[in-house]
Amino acid sequence: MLDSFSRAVVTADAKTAAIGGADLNALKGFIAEGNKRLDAVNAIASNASCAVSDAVSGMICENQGLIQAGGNCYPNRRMAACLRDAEIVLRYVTYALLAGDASVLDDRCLNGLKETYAALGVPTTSTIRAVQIMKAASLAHINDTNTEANGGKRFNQMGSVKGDCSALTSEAASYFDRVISALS
Ligand SMILES: CCC1=C(C)/C(=C/C2=NC(=C\c3[nH]c(/C=C4\NC(=O)[C@H](C)[C@H]4CC)c(C)c3CCC(=O)O)/C(CCC(=O)O)=C2C)NC1=O
Repeated sequence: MLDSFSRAVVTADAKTAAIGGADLNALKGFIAEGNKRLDAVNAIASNASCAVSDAVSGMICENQGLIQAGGNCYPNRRMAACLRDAEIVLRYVTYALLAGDASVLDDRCLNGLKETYAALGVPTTSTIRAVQIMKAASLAHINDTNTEANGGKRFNQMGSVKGDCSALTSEAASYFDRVISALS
């Protein structure tokens, strides 16, 4: 498992090179933007249970066969496994965002997941739909652009200082997209 710092070391070492100006500049940016990153991680983590339950219920709402006999969220044992999996995925996305590196997500969560799902008959198109909903909710929470109309009773805004979160938003988006492509 690597983070932005260990990644720079491993990359330099592979070239037998000293840590250079460009690497150091990138790390400087990582530090300078560090509080934003922590806010973004917090925005996802502290809304995780809402995002997970909303994503899984949305997925089921769109495909109700999932909770009928033969569906992969039936019976409750599978429903529970599904909710747990969505929570696992979201948790690893927050770890990757904190580290600024996807390796923790790849190695500990995604490696072999597609094969596991194939063996168990877990439908990947439905999983991908749930990941897409968690992605939309998480990016909205990072940017505080979630609305009361969509959030309903559980509407929660982080109220963090407004600034330019575009880089962090696309980085976070890339981790969700990584989950989607690992299952595709
Ligand atoms: C740390 C990383 C990690 C991951 C990622 C993980 C995933 C994971 N999900 C599993 C099962 C499962 N995953 C699901 C998930 C779903 N079913 C659906 O219809 C939906 C599309 C979807 C939820 C979004 C279900 C229902 C099972 C149980 C399948 C079964 O036993 O028949 C299993 C098989 C063992 C078990 O049931 O616990 C694993 C290993 N386990 C881990 O330790």
